[in-house]
Amino acid sequence: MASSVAKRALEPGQRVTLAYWAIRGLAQPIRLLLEYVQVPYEDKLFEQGKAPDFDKSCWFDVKDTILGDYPMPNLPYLIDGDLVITQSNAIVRHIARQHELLGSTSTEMARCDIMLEEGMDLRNRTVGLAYGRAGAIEEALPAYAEGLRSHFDRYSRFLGDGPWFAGQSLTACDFIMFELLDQNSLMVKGCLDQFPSLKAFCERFTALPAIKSYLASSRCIVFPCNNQHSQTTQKKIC
Ligand SMILES: N[C@@H](CCC(=O)N[C@@H](CS)C(=O)NCC(=O)O)C(=O)O
Repeated sequence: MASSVAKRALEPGQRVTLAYWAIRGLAQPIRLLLEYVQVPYEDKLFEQGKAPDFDKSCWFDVKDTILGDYPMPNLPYLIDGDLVITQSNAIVRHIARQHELLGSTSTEMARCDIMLEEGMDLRNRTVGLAYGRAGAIEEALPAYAEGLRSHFDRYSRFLGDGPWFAGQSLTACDFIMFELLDQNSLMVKGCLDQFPSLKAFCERFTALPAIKSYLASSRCIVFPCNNQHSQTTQKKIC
């Protein structure tokens, strides 16, 4: 629960910067995490242009200068004091490490790592569908939904009695898993229906007070999950 989170001391007025496209995408679990640990942050948003050009110059014009001589600029990036971090899972681990959200036993730590990587594997499939060519999403959806059932079956067996994916402790992977389950249930209606334990996990996660208040706030991006040129955004699916 948020109240028992070990908070890292920030100087008054100090905040971290999280930068990403103005979408949920890879940044949403990071936003959820920052909200949960109550670290003040700037949610710096780069907005891709609409059709037909889908202009991304707001990022690519500044990509090689905005982070000084940092050699691997990308989105998302996090600036925490003097530290610049790219790679979404590195950012997630950095925040989680500072707030003891990587598991409290070696079993929980391993389980958290497993699900962080599982989450990235499924996400790559999910965005593969979302960014497919026009028309492909309808064609590919039945096979995708079938694959999803198999993933969810494994996840529900891994979760077991939970309450969290790592075990008794809420960890970083829960933020990733929630976002993936939520995005997929917007894309494939009813995909959680056969998996009551995954549904219960989502309900447990969204009942965390800091998460509940973030999801209800105007700070929270509800749509779109993917960038402007994706099929999911073009067709207003999610
Ligand atoms: N493996 C990287 C992937 C980062 C990535 O592909 N970012 C996309 C958005 S999801 C992007 O537009 N990056 C900007 C760029 O390539 O300069 C991560 O997990 O952060």
